[in-house]
Amino acid sequence: MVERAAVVAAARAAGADAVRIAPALPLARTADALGAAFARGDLAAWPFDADYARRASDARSLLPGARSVVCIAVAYATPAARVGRGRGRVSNYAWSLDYHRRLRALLTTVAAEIDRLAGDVVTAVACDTAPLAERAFAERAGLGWIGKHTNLIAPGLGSFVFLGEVVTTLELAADAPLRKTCGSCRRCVDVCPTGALRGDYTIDANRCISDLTQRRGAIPRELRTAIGDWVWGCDLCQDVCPPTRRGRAGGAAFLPLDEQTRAPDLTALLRLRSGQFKRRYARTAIGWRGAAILRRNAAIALGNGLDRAHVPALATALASDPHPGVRGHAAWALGRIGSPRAFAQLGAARAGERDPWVRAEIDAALELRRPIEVFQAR
Ligand code: B12
Ligand code: SF4
Ligand code: SF4
Repeated sequence: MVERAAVVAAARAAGADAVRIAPALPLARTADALGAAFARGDLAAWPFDADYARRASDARSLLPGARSVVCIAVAYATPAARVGRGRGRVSNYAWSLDYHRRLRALLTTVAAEIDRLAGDVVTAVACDTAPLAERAFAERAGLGWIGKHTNLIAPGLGSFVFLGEVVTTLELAADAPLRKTCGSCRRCVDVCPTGALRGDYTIDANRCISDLTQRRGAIPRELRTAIGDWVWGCDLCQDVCPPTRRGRAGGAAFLPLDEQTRAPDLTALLRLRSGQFKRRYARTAIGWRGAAILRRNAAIALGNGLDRAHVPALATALASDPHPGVRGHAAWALGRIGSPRAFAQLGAARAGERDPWVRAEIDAALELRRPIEVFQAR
């Protein structure tokens, strides 16, 4: 028989900052909550449906015969120095080596030890990409509570923690859920610049900057200003969260790879090509996307910087970036900066632009000139 204490000790030895165990029973409340979120369209950019809601709330869909879920948290926050002018902001979780690799190595070590103790293969591991409602199982295991920013907050660690699970067919003594909520606090809800958090522990992920900066395609115009200088992810709701501010920092392994990864120079990012992208980002959690998405995000952040010195870089992107998505957002950024030179560049680019969506973006940006001209004529 494998003792629970041996499993917990193995997880601790492998580097887990907190370990709790949930029974692998289907989570009926989670199936309902996920189903309701998908039906509302809260995660419209994701391929989640009613079938995913059912599977993600039942660990047996990952491992037939599963009886226990060993839930693990690893703290990752490292100090965020201020971001200077002309630089973009990258979320804390993405500026070090890819956490998927680290967590997978940790979980595989724990799973191998459980298999060794059991004398058989009795485990499967999950981190981020598996169809498993990780926060809900962590909540059921008493690893923490789900906050109004929708992240799991682990007592003493806060919410800047990665989650991972070892699902096993072994029956291990389970922990009880915590009886904690956020009470009357609403700091995360009030700070969110896009209004993504509703305050009832749900999120409209379509409005979340983390989702917007990772998604392909056009970012809705009405949300671009609120993105500010974020070029990958967003930490605002967790930065203000009291238990997270008091939480433990992550180890040295989570320090930024270098300054350009932590707070990229935006004009350099606007020129990023595929080869450079692979060299810099393949080892990070940004590596699953491509260079064009970062160039698009750099264009938005430069527009929000409102610095006329960046008009030439944006004009070059508008005239010559091979990706229409980047050209269109560069047009928006020029309109947002709104200097006479920016409008002149927009006018010049319009004649040569063949893509109808980019032309529409140029036209919308040129529209912004009208109130200024009217004002100047007075
Ligand atoms: C899709 C996804 C996203 C989407 C949607 C986020 C979201 N809130 O759902 C986007 C791209 C926006 C995103 C952003 C981020 N993500 Co993300 N994401 C995921 C992923 C792959 C699936 C989550 C999902 O199914 N969402 C759908 C919602 C409806 O379900 P849910 O969050 O699992 O559960 C909710 C409800 O079901 C309900 N619920 C269910 N059961 C119960 C039970 C009780 C008692 C209660 C009260 C509620 C409740 O409350 C939950 C929270 O709202 C998970 C990995 C995984 N497989 O779980 C990582 C994951 C949730 N992300 C993670 C991280 C780190 C982030 C970011 C912090 C990264 C960043 N800095 O940019 C942000 C946080 C933004 C935010 N405020 O949520 C971590 C969260 C760690 C933590 N401490 O909670 C995860 C677990 C990955 C990991 N293995 O570490 N993410
Ligand atoms: S990550 Fe940013 S945009 Fe998303 S909910 Fe939190 S504060 Fe709002
Ligand atoms: S900021 Fe306040 S309301 Fe939001 S998750 Fe943290 S404790 Fe809860």
